[in-house]
Amino acid sequence: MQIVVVDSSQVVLRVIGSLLEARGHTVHEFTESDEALEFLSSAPEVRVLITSLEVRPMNGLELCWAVRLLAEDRRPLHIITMSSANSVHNLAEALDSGADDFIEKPPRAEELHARLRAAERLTKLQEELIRLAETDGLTGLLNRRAFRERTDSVIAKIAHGRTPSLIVVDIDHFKKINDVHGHDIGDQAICAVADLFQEVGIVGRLGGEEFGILLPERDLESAVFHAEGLRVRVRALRVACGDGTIGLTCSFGVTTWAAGDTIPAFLKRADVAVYAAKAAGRNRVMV
Ligand code: GH3
Ligand code: MG
Ligand code: MG
Ligand code: MG
Repeated sequence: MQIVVVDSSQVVLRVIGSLLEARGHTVHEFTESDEALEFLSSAPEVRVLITSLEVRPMNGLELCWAVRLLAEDRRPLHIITMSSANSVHNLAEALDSGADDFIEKPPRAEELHARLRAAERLTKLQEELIRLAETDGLTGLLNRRAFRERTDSVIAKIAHGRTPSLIVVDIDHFKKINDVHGHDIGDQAICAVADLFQEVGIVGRLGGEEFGILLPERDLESAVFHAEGLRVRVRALRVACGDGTIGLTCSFGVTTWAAGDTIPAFLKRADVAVYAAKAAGRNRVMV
């Protein structure tokens, strides 16, 4: 696991660091809590934070609070606090500040390793739960809610001069595929289309046979070009069905983020564009 350790003493840091490294963990050591916080804010792969309560400029409790407030709060991060003052009061205060565990300083090797094994079990389970909560079971794409959350976070971080664009895709006459060939073939068609989209941008299954593709750094022209490429590839797709194959087409709606835009308006424009593509005869890209 990737582990951050914070203690004001270089000696304590090295003792704990070498214990952890001996068990194959990757350790990032900090004597200052603010530097640890800054590192954690851009290192989502870190699974465990071990911090002494007696650190500065933020003390260990303040560091717990600050870490829990980071935007990526949902990633599994197990926090173990430690103090040489091993009181029930310290323990309770640490847990109430967002820590998951508390150990006496200096930690005994056997205890530290046992607590890390527990941390590993918990963070693995959390990772799996997050994955299940965000993923569409049929296609493995993001589900509707996770796609919306990802969109919110991309929009919140738009860099100056960059425009995210959105493509919404709906399979044409999909009901007919289900009716003529059966629901299983319908499912396979959904998966085949999903596989095509998987390679590009941030992709979600918004509903039955409807998909969203967010392109964080493409302007309208580039997104339309992209959608047109996907349209051609969908049209060329063959889905196995009995002894033969069937083909299908999709309608695409494209929009781009504008100054003063809102996310609901942005999503709505792409939806309206899909309806326009349907009304205009399907198998086309509309803005
Ligand atoms: P249009 O070109 O106007 O989009 O026509 P359509 O037939 O695709 O219209 P509509 O969007 O109303 O139909 C979607 C159908 O998709 C209805 C529903 O039964 C089916 N569907 C929804 N989810 C699934 C799924 O997970 N698997 C399968 N096989 N079918 C699904
Ligand atoms: Mg429809
Ligand atoms: Mg449809
Ligand atoms: Mg639909």
